[in-house]
Amino acid sequence: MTEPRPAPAPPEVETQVATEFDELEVDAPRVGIVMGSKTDMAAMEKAGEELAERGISYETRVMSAHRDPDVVADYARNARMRGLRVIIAGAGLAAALPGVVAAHTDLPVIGVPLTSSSSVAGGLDALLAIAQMPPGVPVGCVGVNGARNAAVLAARMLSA
Ligand code: RP5
Repeated sequence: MTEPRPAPAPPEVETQVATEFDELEVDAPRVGIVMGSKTDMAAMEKAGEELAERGISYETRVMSAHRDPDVVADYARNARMRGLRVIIAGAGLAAALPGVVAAHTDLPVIGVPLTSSSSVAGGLDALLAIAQMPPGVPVGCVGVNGARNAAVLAARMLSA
């Protein structure tokens, strides 16, 4: 004979648990800032500065879609569960990072095309790589080296 199932929690208990869970996560970063190389840091730290001025918690990670593909996939897959709500991803050259992140999460991803020492046409290579995503896997793309604008857009997404 099978054991009787426990009665489902009444809705008000579920709501209370959800509220307590949100309060526990209050210090968790809401925005993830990722970039393909340490050499991108000078351009990308402007996003962190903008978020900090707005009191929005964030974290910064360096991970390359080409050099560390498994790290990028794990980060993107776990992002929502960890409390992140928007990801800002900056990369130069064949800038695959924003698109690969978007392939592994349903969070909004804002791509920042970056110039680097061997950029073509001042970052046009990265701009096209980030903007030209296939249908169904969107990446919002700001201008070349537009990290600050990416942070402003992330803030607007969080308050939408
Ligand atoms: C991209 O290649 C990075 O995002 C960076 O902008 C560019 C050059 O990287 P490094 O060779 O300086 O590490 O993946």
